[in-house]
Amino acid sequence: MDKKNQKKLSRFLALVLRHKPEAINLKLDAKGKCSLPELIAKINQRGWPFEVKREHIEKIVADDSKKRYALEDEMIWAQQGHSLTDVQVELTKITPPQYLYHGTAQRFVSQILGQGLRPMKRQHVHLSKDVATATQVGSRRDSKPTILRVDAKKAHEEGTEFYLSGNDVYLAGKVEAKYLEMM
Ligand code: HQG
Repeated sequence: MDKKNQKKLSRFLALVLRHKPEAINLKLDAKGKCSLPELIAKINQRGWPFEVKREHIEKIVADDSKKRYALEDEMIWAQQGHSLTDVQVELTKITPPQYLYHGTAQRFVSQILGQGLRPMKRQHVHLSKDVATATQVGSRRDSKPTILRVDAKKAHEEGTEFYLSGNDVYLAGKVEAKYLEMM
């Protein structure tokens, strides 16, 4: 599997494990997990440009720069980023650091400062622990992303719940505008 094929298959894993398992007739359990052999069989049944084998998936899990996928006891799952509403991956409820950061496109900023950060199509708002990570996230949508600083400590003290995913992404249900500041 060359790098290009690896990226393509990794994208497809994100699709079926976070958004659309029905694309290959797969069912995820309540925690968003499915059996690795079943996943492989169903990808191959659908048809893929090459025969997908266990070692391909294992390599994607191991190499992923953001540790998007976890594999344990023959079960595989995406650690965060879901749009599916009927699965809840295991998250740790945390007391957040004083500040967290959110990188976004400039064109979204006025709406965000008006109504707060919303999960949009995903289950959670995604937050970063530092400006560099937030800049990377925001760069997906804008070459000069805007970074919002979230007063996470204050939001938490006033009732907002924060979680950490298995791959260390900070998550919240919604972040009200009063805790946001443009940097
Ligand atoms: C914006 C990637 C208007 C929000 C990254 C973002 C991350 C609003 C977009 C993960 C809004 C949603 C998530 C409001 C939020 N009005 N726009 N009220 N509230 N937005 O992709 O945070 O590669 O769902 O700023 O690394 O960009 O998938 O969220 O621009 O961790 O593993 O609505 O996706 O990880 O976009 O990125 P997304 P995100 P993966």
